[in-house]
Amino acid sequence: MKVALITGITGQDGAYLAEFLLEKGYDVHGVKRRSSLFNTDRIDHLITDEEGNKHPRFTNHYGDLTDSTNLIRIIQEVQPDEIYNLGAMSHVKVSFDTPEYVANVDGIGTLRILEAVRLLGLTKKTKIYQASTSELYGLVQEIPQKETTPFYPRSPYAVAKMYGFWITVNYREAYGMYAVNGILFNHESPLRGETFVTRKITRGVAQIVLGMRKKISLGNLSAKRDWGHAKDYVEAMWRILQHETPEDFVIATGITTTVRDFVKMAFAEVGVEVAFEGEGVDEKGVVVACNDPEYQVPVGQVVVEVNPTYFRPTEVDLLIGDPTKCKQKLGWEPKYDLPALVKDMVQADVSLFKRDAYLLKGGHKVFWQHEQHQ
Ligand code: NDP
Ligand code: GDR
Repeated sequence: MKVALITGITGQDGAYLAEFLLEKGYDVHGVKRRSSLFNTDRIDHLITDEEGNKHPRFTNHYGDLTDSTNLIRIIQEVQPDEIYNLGAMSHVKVSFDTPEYVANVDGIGTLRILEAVRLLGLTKKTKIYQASTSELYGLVQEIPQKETTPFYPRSPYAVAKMYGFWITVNYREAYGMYAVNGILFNHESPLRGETFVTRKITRGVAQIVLGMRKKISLGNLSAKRDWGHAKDYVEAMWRILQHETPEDFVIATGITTTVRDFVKMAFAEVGVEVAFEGEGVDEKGVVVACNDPEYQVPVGQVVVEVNPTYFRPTEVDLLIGDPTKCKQKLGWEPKYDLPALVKDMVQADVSLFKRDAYLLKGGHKVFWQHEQHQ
């Protein structure tokens, strides 16, 4: 039985990857931070089964990527065959507010994992996957972006991840370690953090059609992203570590879409047709038709407005990845395309908010966390 250690176990990818590896028969260990509130929503179903019994092959350890001795102890105890370093402060906009912290966690945190494996003499046993990102490409140098495209990071997050990328390559070359980067383009799901744009949109759409809210405030509607489904992308992470030689791979769909078009697709999923009018900060998304009898959103209602709070000091305008290498060498094929992803996310959020809408109708107060720092 193989043993995997996942940092960032409580995040979107950590949850899907743990599920995927458990299904493959792995013994899975996660590293989670202590929090003053419960933070294991995404993995609770893996921690205990329906009868409340602990999963026999799943273990969580308290830890933090800023704490070397703790990481060394966990890796020593677990003796993993594979480490997936997914832990990170992963929000690009927030990284402009907390640049030093992000450098510590996302940059030096990667070094701490590599160094722990080296110090413990596990360089021949333990394979390491580093969660690198399409944000490394930043300012467009080449389209589509592939493994050989030069990097031009545009945020403290991306700069920290650039350190993570190169220190991983360096440990591979210097010490012969199986340490590799997956350069993953944006991937989303019903488990996506609520402050990333796709989830912010699908939550907003659900709340609007259920009559709980009037509009969504967004930033740059013209940004283009190559969006895939997180379920497909965690499978790619695993395939990267099973490849016979340690290599870095781009994981992407090869299709790019604006935030504006994502909004239209998400509303269309519940029968609401939205058109955009105006320009810049005056641009608005307006309902032009409502075709689903279950949802009554008046024609003419403004459902999207632009709020410059969400603009970034330096933006990444266009990401589109070239998945040729991962398809050819890893045999990776995504199961979800963008319409299937949008459908999955919108349907999940509509189901989620139906309960709150029901309570509101009954005169109860319902509080949900408002999106901040997006
Ligand atoms: P999430 O933000 O959903 O999850 C991040 C995880 O990292 C959470 O479990 C979080 O814990 C944990 N974490 C944050 N800070 C620390 C710390 N100091 N020590 C230990 N753990 C920490 O991210 P995703 O699941 O979406 O992404 C996974 C990884 O992949 C990240 O490294 C991200 O940067 C990278 N990536 C993501 C892409 C995407 O589109 N999703 C694309 C390319 C790369 P907590 O729950 O306590 O906050
Ligand atoms: P990104 O994802 O920065 O690509 O990083 P995000 O969803 O935050 O932004 C995508 C694009 O949408 C624009 N945008 C908004 N973004 C947010 N969050 N909120 C808004 O209201 C809004 N309006 C427009 C942004 O400006 C941007 O252009 C994600 C993270 O998961 C990273 O960790 C990961 O490395 C990359 O994807 C690949």
